[in-house]
Amino acid sequence: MGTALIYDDEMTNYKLLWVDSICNIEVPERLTVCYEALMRTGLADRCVSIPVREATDADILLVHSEEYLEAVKKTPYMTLAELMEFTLQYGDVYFHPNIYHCAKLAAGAALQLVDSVMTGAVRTGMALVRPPGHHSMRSAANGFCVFNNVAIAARYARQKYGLERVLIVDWDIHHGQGVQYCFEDDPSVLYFSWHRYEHQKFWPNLRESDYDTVGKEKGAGFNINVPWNRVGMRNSDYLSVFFHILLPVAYEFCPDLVLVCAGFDSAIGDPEGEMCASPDIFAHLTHLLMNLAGGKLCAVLEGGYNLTSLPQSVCQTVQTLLGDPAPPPGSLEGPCRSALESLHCVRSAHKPYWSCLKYAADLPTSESSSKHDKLAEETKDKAEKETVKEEKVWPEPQKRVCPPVRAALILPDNVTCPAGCQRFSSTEGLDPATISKLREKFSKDGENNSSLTTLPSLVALVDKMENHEIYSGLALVQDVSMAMTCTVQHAAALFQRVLIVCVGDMVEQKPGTEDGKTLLVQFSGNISDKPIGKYHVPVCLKKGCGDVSGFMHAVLSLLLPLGYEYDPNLVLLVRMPGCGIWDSVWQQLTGLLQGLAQGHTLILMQEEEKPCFVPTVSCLLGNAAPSLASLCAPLPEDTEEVEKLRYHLQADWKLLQTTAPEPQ
Ligand code: X5A
Ligand code: ZN
Repeated sequence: MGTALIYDDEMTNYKLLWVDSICNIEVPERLTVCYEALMRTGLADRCVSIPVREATDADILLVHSEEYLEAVKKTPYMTLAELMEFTLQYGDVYFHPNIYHCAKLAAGAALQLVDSVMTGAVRTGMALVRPPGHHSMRSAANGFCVFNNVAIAARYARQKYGLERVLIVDWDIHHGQGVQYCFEDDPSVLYFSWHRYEHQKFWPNLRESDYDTVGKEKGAGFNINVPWNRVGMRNSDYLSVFFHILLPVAYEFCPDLVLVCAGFDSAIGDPEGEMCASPDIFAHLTHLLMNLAGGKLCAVLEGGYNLTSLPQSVCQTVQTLLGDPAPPPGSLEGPCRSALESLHCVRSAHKPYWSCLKYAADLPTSESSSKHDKLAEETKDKAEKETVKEEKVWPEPQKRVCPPVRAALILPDNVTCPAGCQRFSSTEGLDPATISKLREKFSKDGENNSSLTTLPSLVALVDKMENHEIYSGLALVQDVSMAMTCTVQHAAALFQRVLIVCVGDMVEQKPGTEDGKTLLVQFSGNISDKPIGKYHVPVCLKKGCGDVSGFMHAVLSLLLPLGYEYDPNLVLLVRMPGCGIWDSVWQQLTGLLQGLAQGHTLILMQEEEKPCFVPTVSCLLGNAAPSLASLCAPLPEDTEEVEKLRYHLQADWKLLQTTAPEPQ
């Protein structure tokens, strides 16, 4: 448990000493504004503060050449003229007499973070560092970077802790070509990067930053580039790539550790990225990665040059690492056409390597349609260039609500309440009329008296969630179907939107409504008698919920996009008895769904399912789900079912799209 924060003032002690209009955005204030924001919001105090250290020569040599290291070692003794001269051999970078010291601290900070996470001192953490790292190469500084902090950390983690698989997620808006070169032929490190590309017109203008560079030899398939060919990408575009590329592949890869090249020049207001994603989105990107690798996630700062959006984004990331529920994703309009084209290209390029992409659409064989589009783009780009860049404004992220009670449990008397939770049996605040109405309504079968007693508590619990007094809840009940019907009725009256996720077969009629107040997604082994509709999504899986790959695929590329676009105020997660889901998969589902509805998840389980109730509660408390074994290919029938549903529903739910519509 716990989140590390690694920071040292010393890394602010270097700066650009001459005039250079490219490098002048990389300023010491980048770091101070982030740290001050973390202090001001109280987030820093909630973290475990870990000291930096200098990376040793041996650490640096894990990635860089001896010649390069020796050359950088001389920079502290150079005159200004010599520094300028030295700088000239590299691209878009500057040196300073103290940068070598800072670069050793930056790499060392990443290693301290890996050590704290791998020894279990903390579960996750963030290192705030300068200089950044992902552009630097074996023998070259580049793009404000001197040593490749994250690449060094990945090799170090593999070596020192014997890790087999490390995932690097690079959400900085530039391509971390240094990281790509380092691991191109290495299947043990999966490198994912999205980056502003504009058909190679954007820095560093490399052919090999495009989607078709997938890695070489044994490493083929382990390098994923998502080029952004337009500026102005939004939250929907980023999330689409997570749902339809990164997450399915990452779950199939099954990393032992996740490293994030956490650059925030991908946020709105950044002069480099010129994108429009809000700082809040980093809460979701972080959350979506936090159930991989048993939650072992290390975020290391890379870029980010807008001194307002940078600290906001850093705070969102750290607050999520601390376990606070993410803010509402807001209304997502779906990915733009250019993002869909990128998505389509990446998925088809990686089809041969990942079974989750096996059924991805091929690219059109004729280049004509894409050429047509490129032409249109170029004309539009020219028009855009002539308009003056406007200063972007955006609202400050809302304070994230943190109700006093994290998880409230409704339990039979003979079950003890796990630490950190509150036993909930109160019906206080409920008027007696409501209680007797409930009894009347649900006692038609008469005898089942004891199951009726939990219903009023459930209703009271839902009320308290609506009041933000309680985040999440779990009830072990005698009759799940009855509890579900009752809860849905009450919740639909109270909340604008309720997402009902039902795992297993339902005995009675389906709950839910067609007016949008509820969205029902049901996973089962049986074909539904009710047809597919915008708000009724039956997912029929071959082995019910027993096939891990098929089920996870459906969760990542169907349920999550639906859930995010629907943006519920409450998630009701129902586990039908005998549904056959594996405990670890159930925990993943529980963890992932908490990114929705500001963590307002209510879980209903049958009393007999006691053995898995403690692990479920652990997920509600913000602990990571255990890692799944690396996933084999889902059953073709299951993939087909998910594809069929996505196809049916994508007119209503734009986040399900993975290809651009044909140009007319
Ligand atoms: C780490 C980072 C950007 C370099 C931009 C050079 N570097 N034009 O964001
Ligand atoms: Zn960057």
